[in-house]
Amino acid sequence: MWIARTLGGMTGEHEAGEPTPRVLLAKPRGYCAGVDRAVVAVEKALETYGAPVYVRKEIVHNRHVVKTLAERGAVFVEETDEVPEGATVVFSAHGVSPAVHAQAASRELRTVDATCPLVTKVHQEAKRFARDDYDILLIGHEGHEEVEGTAGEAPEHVQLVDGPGAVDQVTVRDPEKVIWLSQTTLSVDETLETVRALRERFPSLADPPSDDICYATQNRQVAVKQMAPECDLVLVVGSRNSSNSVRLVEVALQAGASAAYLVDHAGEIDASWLEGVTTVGVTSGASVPEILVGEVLHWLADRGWADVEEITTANEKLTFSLPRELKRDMKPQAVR
Ligand code: 0CJ
Ligand code: F3S
Repeated sequence: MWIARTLGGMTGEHEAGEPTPRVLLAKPRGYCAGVDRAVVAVEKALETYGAPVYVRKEIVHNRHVVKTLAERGAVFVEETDEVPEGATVVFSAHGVSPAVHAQAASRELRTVDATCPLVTKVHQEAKRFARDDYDILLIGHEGHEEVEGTAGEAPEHVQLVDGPGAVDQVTVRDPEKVIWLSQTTLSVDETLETVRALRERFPSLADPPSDDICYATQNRQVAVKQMAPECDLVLVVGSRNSSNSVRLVEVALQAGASAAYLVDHAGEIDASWLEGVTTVGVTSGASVPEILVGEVLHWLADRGWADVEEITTANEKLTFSLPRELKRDMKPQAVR
């Protein structure tokens, strides 16, 4: 479905017959339900317990979000041993291993767990298949917090498979008892390729009970895929360490965009990228506040790309309620 919308701003001067500069704006884009919940959890923790509230790792992988929350009194740390005893720590949307919960408990920290419920679902799957003594092949990116948390549920059963190129190195105890699970923010197409390669080696490989790549990751990839073939340039708003945002650049290029770049904010756009360009696609990762997209649209409008058409491939309505432990402590009128 196409929804036409025009932003204010200068229009470019173009000779009659020349193609008109335009922007295709992907929808869905930006915040998913899990990111919204995690960011609001930090805000409500600050309101409820007072600053400082500690946050283990970046609450979500977005520089603007982290900076804004830091200005309001959130203190971002790498590990719980940096949190003073008895203080409050929020666990990020990407999830933590049981070992991290145990460390926090041993330091008597008050914890607010902002792990996305869709990551928790993958943790439950890892626990269940480890209990049934499966070898679990976890497809994901090495070093990413989410896979560290998920693998930590059953380290003796989980092996990380970082893309199709890593399949050859996999060894299992019993090829009849193997399952794959995945990080929630991967490229759908690349993951299917990895699974195909794994299944060639292990024909009895079992599938996860439901999709591990989450609805938000999938929806943002579908939207960018739809607009990419028409785009001379795609701008993806997102931070460098945001897996789902980086995937959107890759998906745009694979789907036919002539060029695609990841920018944290409008200030990172290079005006030379617009040379010879008629259609610019714009989207953003699941951890990106809409204000940053608005600034990119205004930057483009000021340079003649004022016509914006929104391409809608799904309407998202999912919301998650706040972590239970936080709701318990919040003032009644502030609970959502
Ligand atoms: O892993 C998650 C729960 C996704 C959180 C939202 O995105 P972001 O950018 O913080 O994280 P990814 O690097 O996983 O995409
Ligand atoms: Fe959750 Fe997916 Fe967002 S796992 S945090 S809904 S990107």
